[in-house]
Amino acid sequence: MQVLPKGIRHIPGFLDRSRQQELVEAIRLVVAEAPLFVPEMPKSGKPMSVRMTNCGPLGWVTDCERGYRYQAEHPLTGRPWPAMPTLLTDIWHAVSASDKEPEACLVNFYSADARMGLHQDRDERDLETAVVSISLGDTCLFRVGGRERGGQTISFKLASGDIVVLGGESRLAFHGVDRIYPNTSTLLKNGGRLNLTLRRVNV
Ligand code: MD3
Ligand code: FE
Repeated sequence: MQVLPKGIRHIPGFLDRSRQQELVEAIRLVVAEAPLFVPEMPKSGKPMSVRMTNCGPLGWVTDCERGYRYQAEHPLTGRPWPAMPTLLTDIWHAVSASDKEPEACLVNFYSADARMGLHQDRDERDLETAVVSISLGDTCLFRVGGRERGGQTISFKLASGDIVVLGGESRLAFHGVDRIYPNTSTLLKNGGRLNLTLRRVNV
């Protein structure tokens, strides 16, 4: 059995099927109010393959001109992000070991050909509180390394209902999604994968 880097806790099957379905319904309402947008790389404006939206007081966005940032409004509608569903704050309190409330839930949607390159999450002012990741729908191959680019990495699959808690030494680890395995879940009617990341942004 493979040993995960320190500070990473993978909880396979944390959410049963009915909880997963409830979450998908909650996210459908979020997306109806705050449509998925195409994130752009800073400067180049190159579109990412993932589509995104957010819920909670703050949302992570990126575009060509202004780059990576957290803001309180949807970049296209200009409206505040929808409230964070109670189900998500409940999960946060169950696994994060934080007594603060989560401020942002980034919703990433992956179609079968979407990827996310290796990167660090460092746009938050709070780099100590853990990040909580919830996977729904098709399985992906997730990769995580150390805090230095170019170091050793390990890969493991994330399936629907899995939770990963990224805390301690892993909070600044490089990580990414190498591939989606199509038709590995029947949770989402049109396939693909949803990842929800819950975060504290401000200290
Ligand atoms: C390791 N999302 O939104 S979640 C992201 O599956 C992101 O959509 C991926 O990377 C996804 O930034 C991976 C797992 C994850 C999230 C945050 C981390 C792993 C992490 C922060 C530090 C180290
Ligand atoms: Fe990330």
